[in-house]
Amino acid sequence: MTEALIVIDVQNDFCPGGALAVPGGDEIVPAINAMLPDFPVRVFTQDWHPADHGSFASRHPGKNPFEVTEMPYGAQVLWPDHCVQGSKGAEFHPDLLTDPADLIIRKGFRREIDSYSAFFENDHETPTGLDGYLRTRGVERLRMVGLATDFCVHYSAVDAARLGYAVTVDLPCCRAIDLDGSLEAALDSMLDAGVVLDGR
Ligand code: VGL
Ligand code: ZN
Repeated sequence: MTEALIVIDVQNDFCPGGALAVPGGDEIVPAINAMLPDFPVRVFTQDWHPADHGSFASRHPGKNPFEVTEMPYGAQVLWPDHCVQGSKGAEFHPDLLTDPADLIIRKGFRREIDSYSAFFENDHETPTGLDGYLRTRGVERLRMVGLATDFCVHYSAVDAARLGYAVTVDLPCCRAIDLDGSLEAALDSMLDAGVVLDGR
């Protein structure tokens, strides 16, 4: 069964010093680099927002980062401006080995909709194309690592399990934002979806 490694959003803005720093986000880089040779298919994702993206609190007068607002597609956490297309913050962590990536998939590039998942945008129906790529390469099993456990890794893992992949999240190679218990909720939601959590 062909297994793909999915490396989620290991970008400067999600590492210490970045605009939406995930505590310890940079600590996972050496372990991810070391596991790359073990996988026949390697996909990296990159959060890739226009400068006026709708998930940015700066687009919502009177709202602060980390508050929740209603978007046409449902509840949306508002974030500090991050991963703006072409910025340093949107680049991969400088120590992450990116040459081994077969595919780099960008998400969150539509101004009016956020995309946590590597498979669907936050309306849960607009596909990113990743499912087709993996299927045509014969991939049935996924191992997920990266940032952040409770947002992009969580949504990607749940969508992948629903699409029928056998999904394992390697928790020691992930780090969380953990807003108001979001990490515990994400772990429960992944288990409910049938995701295997390694290293919990
Ligand atoms: C992410 C919040 C906003 C993530 C991306 O990669 O988990 N979180 N954009
Ligand atoms: Zn984002």
